[in-house]
Amino acid sequence: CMKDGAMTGSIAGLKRFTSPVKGRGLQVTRPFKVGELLFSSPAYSCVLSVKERGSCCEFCFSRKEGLARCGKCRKACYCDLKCQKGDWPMHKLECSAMTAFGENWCPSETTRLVARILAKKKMQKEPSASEKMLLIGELQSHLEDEDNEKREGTEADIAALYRFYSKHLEMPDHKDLLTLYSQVACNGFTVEDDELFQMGAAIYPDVALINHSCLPSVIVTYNGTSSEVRAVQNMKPGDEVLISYIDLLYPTEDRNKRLRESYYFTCDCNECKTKSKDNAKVKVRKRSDPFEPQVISNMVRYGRNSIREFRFKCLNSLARPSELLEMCEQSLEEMGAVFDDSNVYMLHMMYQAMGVCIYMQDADGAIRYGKKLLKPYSKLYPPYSLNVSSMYLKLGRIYMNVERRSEGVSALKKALAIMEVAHGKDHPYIKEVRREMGQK
Ligand SMILES: *[C@@H]1O[C@H](CO)[C@@H](O)[C@H](O)[C@H]1NC(C)=O
Ligand SMILES: *[C@@H]1O[C@H](CO)[C@@H](O)[C@H](O)[C@H]1NC(C)=O
Ligand SMILES: CC(=O)N[C@H]1CO[C@H](CO)[C@@H](O)[C@@H]1O
Ligand SMILES: [Zn+2]
Ligand SMILES: [Zn+2]
Ligand SMILES: [Zn+2]
Repeated sequence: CMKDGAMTGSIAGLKRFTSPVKGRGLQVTRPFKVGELLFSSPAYSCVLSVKERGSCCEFCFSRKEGLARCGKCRKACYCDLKCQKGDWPMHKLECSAMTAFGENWCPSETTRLVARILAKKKMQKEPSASEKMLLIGELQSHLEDEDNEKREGTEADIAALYRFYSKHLEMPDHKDLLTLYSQVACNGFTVEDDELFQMGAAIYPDVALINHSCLPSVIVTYNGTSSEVRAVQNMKPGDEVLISYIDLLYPTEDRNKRLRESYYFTCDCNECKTKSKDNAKVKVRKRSDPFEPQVISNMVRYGRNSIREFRFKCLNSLARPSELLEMCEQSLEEMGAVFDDSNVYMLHMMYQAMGVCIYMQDADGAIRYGKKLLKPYSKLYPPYSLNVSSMYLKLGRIYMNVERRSEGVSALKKALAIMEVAHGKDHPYIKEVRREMGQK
């Protein structure tokens, strides 16, 4: 029976709480060991990214060859008839519209997800307990905190929702739509594969209850369209369940800027209080005559600007891959005069450069950057970080591709050690990596 505070697919050992200080949250009522599954949660609603079309099934997100195309739009792809049928109530929102609008069909991923949430709400005459609580009621929204720029973005999204989806949806009034977009912005999850490649977006109401820490006690991974939450620290009864909402590579000030911009709060976890890794994260070259603080802070500003500029050019396709690579190399050279190779602003640009090399199928370039990243990544990220495992995985796979087997196997083993905790020993990704290593 579902009691107050019970959750979807409720499992023993977890409890919701509400406190005036910490807001809502989730805590454990029994011990959990590193690698243990706290719970798994099916998506309330999810959508496959447009760029994954053709490589993954739109319904179950399986990545495989030989998917069958939807006969009407020739765009959506499925494992089989069962997946196609399962997806139709959602795919029909887009199937004919994609054909009708052709090249001009361009809703954002958020808008695609919002359309599905609205359709799902309409379909469910008798919502289950957990779904009743969802939307517009229980998921947090921060409508009041949004600035003009964000609001303009949402208004553009809402215009697109009307343009591409109004045939199939009854639109709620404007205020409710704004609230729904705000809820999706702070409670939506990006579904990622084993290399942290984005596959889609989803809503997991139970996982959305979990608060943030820069020293998380759990990690979320995905199996198909379901999410799974596993302990990455030993937990004792009463401990709060905490995930990270953000990339943990960066120093305290940068992390909290990001948290305030996207989630409207400042973190007060132990790492934010002690800033114990900040010095290592902004490590400066050793010199007999140390750098002036001004020189360092100027270079930090330069590093942040380079990150922003690179992101902007990528998002808007403003540069060719070779130009992006050149941008990375230039900023690495500039920063390298002051920063150590393990400084996070250096690491960020090396990571981007590696991505461009992979895109250009330059294995040597990717290996050169990847090798430099691994050691500092392992040191600066918390233990059992998916950023670290995905880096080992990428590098291991490149080695295997260029027949450098022993280096490949060794990198893949390191990836597995983290994934066995984060993904669980039975996860399909683990079997796949073992197969690649040649041990069934
Ligand atoms: C860490 O992982 C996230 C995805 O979870 C990704 O967006 C980010 O770029 C990664 N950061 C680095 C520096 O590898
Ligand atoms: C992944 O999902 C499949 C099918 O939904 C399920 O049978 C399997 O137990 C799940 N694996 C893990 C490790 O949770
Ligand atoms: C989702 C959630 O409950 N977020 C809360 C996390 O904790 C901070 C304070 O530490 C709150 O401000 C958030 O609302
Ligand atoms: Zn499928
Ligand atoms: Zn179709
Ligand atoms: Zn913190």
